[in-house]
Amino acid sequence: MTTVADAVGAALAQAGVRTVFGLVGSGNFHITNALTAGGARFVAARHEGGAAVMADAYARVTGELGVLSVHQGPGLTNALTGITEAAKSRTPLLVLAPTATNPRSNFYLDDAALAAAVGATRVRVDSADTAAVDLARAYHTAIGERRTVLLSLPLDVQAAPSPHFELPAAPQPPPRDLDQAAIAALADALAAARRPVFLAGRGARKAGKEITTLSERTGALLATSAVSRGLFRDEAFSLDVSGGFATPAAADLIRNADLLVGWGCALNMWTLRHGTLVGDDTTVVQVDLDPDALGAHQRIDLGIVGDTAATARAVRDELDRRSGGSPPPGEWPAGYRSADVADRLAREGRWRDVPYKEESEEGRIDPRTLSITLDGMLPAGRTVAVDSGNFMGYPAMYLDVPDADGFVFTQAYQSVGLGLATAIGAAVARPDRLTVAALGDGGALMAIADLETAVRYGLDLLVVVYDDEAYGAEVHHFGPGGHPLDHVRFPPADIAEIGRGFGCAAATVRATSDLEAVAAWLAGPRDRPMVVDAKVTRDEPSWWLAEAFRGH
Ligand SMILES: Cc1ncc(C[n+]2csc(CCOP(=O)(O)OP(=O)(O)O)c2C)c(N)n1
Repeated sequence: MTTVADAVGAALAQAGVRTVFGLVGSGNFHITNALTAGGARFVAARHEGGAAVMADAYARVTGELGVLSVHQGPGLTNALTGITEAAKSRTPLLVLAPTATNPRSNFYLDDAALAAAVGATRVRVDSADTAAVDLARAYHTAIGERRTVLLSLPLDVQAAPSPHFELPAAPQPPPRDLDQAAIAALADALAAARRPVFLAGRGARKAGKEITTLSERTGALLATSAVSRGLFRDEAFSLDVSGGFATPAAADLIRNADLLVGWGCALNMWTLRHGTLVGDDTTVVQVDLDPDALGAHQRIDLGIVGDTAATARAVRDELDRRSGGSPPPGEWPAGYRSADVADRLAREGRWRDVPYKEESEEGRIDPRTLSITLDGMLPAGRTVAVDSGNFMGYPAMYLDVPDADGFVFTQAYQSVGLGLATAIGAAVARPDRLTVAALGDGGALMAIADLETAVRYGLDLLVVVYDDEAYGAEVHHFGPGGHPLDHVRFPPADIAEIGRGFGCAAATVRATSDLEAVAAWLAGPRDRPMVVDAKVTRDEPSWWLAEAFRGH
């Protein structure tokens, strides 16, 4: 006899779910087995907190639906921080959440209240009769509306008999007409602009080509928010990231723009440094699918509701129409793409070109020197995942990435401890690339259980711990005020030895010469992850931290 659990698992596999992350208990045992029997791969994490983040990172990198399978009650609550991050990031994530419906059960919790509290959508499988429709609603909401959906699966309903079923197709939304007046207004603004800059966010991840083409046609410079870093990696007039991680040259060029166009980009305090990257006279335009996103963080002069690729194409067509056909590239306005700007970007466009005072000391390496040296050693085909903390800008700014899939930044909830699982999910998604997990010692030790997961799956993973033996962000936040720092400083921990205990290759790095061990590991066969415990200098706060504190 097949049950609802069997039918739901099989239907998801048949719908194309390839990979599921989770941790199996009694409530999700059968549904997980049904998924794998249907051809999906199950990645067994050691902590649900890690599993949720792995599923999120996997979805970000592959563009597929992320799927998480947990036990009822504590399995779900353990996963909550990752679920919250995914919900805030609008990651399409389906959480298979068994529920104990008897309030006297130890495992009981109010999962509707819990989903509402973290911004997830809850869909309940009410009965065997409605299972196909309920599952389809959850599945299509997650994908179509880019939502994190908690599929509530009562234990008694899961156990009820059910025939196999296929997922009903998604309802087709009516095609959205572009707002022609708004397209014309953006074309006007671009035609008038002398120094346009495009800022692309996550909503532009699939529109890189169209936005680049329009930037060439209009002389615009290209930049991204942190989450879309890498999108314009190969473009000559790319400024890399806007916001706290921007180079001084990029920040200066953005500040001097006369037109800023945000494409699928929240234009929040991080991307615009609390608005200080927007000049007083700069015209600001925002293009987003979601009407609520328009002007939510930054005053705008024009808001366009629409798909970013379709809008960029339509604006280009409008400009071509106005010039009586598509003019040859030689006739495109130079705009902000002058020889001077090209020259400046060639000299100062990357953080590694910005001079700094070397602060390595006996027994401790300057995190900038560490990052720059690693950048030169690592293969170009790489994925970089970064945790939260004082250290985070060093890998985010100095480690180059090949494209937008190469940078995974799970920071919408600003939680420490998500970096390792982010890297694991990304490594499962892209086994063809080396994955780098850049962590603080606090974040690394918070999430360490899933280092075993990385070893068990033999992931091609380099874990770099920027080890300042402290919650450095808090030290630098409160230290200047003269507060006691006893609770945010720690005695040295031998993280390399901890890594070896998990089965990793490992090295303690106090100077660039210690990185020879990394070179040896990189040479192959890389059949087990490597942990680098980099004892970094710790006297100075990272300068972008001051920016972050303003957001508290
Ligand atoms: C889950 C969670 N707990 C606590 C915090 C507060 N917090 C922000 S940064 C930080 C320190 C992180 O330390 P570490 O990972 O060692 O990085 P560092 O700041 O030292 O570079 C803490 C505790 C948080 N953001 N998230």
